[in-house]
Amino acid sequence: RTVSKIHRTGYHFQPHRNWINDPNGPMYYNGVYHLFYQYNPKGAVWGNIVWGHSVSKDLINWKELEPALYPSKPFDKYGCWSGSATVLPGKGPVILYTGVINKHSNEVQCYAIPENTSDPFLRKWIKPNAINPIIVAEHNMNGSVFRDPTTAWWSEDGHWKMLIGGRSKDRGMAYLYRSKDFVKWIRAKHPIHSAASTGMWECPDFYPVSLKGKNGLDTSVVGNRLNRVKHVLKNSLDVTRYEYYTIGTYFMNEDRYIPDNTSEDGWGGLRYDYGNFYASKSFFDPSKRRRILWSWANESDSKEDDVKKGWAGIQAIPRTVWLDSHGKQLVQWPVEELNSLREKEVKINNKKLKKGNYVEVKGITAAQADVEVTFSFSSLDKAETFDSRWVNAQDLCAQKGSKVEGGVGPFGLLTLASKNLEEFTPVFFRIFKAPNKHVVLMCSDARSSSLKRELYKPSFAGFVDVDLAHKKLSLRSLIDHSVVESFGAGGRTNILSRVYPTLAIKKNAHLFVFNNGTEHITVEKLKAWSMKSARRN
Ligand code: DQQ
Repeated sequence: RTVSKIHRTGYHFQPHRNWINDPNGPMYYNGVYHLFYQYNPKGAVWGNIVWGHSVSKDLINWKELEPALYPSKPFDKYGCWSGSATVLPGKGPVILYTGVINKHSNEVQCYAIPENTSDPFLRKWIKPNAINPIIVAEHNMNGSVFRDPTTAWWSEDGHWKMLIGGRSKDRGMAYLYRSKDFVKWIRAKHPIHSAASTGMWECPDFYPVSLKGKNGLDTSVVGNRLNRVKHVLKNSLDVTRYEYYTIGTYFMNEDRYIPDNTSEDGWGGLRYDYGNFYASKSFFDPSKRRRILWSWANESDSKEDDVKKGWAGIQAIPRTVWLDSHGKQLVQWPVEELNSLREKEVKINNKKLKKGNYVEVKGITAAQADVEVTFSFSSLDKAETFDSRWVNAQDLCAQKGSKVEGGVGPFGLLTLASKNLEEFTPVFFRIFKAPNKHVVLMCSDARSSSLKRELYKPSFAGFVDVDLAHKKLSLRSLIDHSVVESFGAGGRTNILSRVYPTLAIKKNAHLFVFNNGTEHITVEKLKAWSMKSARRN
């Protein structure tokens, strides 16, 4: 069967066909980046889950290989679900993943190693019978919500440690396991962390971040005795299908992690992305000393559409992630390798936008583009008053869309716009005045993205914690046919939207900058590029 191409991505990762979801076991080994992912080899809907496998030298151009893990044993007969890779020093990589053993989705943890570590692509993986499954849920645990082992870290106390997601009644938790030999694992008395009323914690991720600079740290760096390091714990909440993370301290000897009091657990917590971004997983790239974050972006069309298209699910552009200098949130930015796809640069400098102005950015393939822009304004006096009841950014964006006149803002980009603006996905800011501070709202509003009705078109939004002293705000959007992935204020607030225009496709897509606020906005500097397609073969 053929695959529908209209909304397929040019440079966001996706396999040739069929369904994908979570990124699994990302790693760098012997000069090669590996990406595995939850994959249905038989169709464009979730099911028959195996580990698809692709390899790359630059995180952008990929070679798709045969699945690395597929149901072949009693302990993974009903699916090879999510998991992680750990590179054991001197020994090579080990994958820990979740095997589903029956129809009731009872889950156990399994162990796989490359058949031949000198195969540069590590195509074949074996699951030793003698040791598998390596972990099963104990009697007092719920074995149907027990999955997604993390990358393990080496502790000075002589153990490997790793986390497994779970829940007890409504309480979300990350169980901690330890092992001396990576084969026999023992559960710590209490989870490393848990939070009431958050439901199942899928795909936990736990890693150190450096207090200074953008460099990433190997997962085994603990170091908080020297106070050089904080830790990040991320959970994907099954109930609402979004993720949050906290920043805190890992007390290795107590097997405990405690979030800082600036990091809230649960519904109101910090998010990597305020859009379509789930089951993310990071890894440390020793070749460039950075931590890289992968994430699944689900479709926002219907199952029937997916079956017709013959494919569903993409990966967000891999992002470098580091701790902000204030230590209160993470910052993310697309990996630098992405820039190698840029061509045909166009620029706009010092262009004033009065209220109601729309200026087209011409000369690039607007359906497959990268755009970076810095806006400035001379005063914040006209900023609208912020109402303290506006706690939910997404609701606020729904109320104050891109066409609702404001004081400072709304201003930003209209991406994937049709010529006469029947369709457009605006990505924009709006600045409010609150007692003693300003509140910055960033929106990526899919409501006007398509004339087609039967789509999920949310007005995704997040608040941006940014210093406005310089009276500037920057925005970068990666536009790729059915995805608009945006980074606000240098990657402090990010939003990925999936959209399916009917008119604003291919050569008929346009890009604009706009301002619908009474305060003049200046496009200080804008650069936009056509993006070449990534190689996928
Ligand atoms: N997807 C996997 C699970 C995981 C969920 C199954 C998250 O292991 O908890 O495909 O999207």
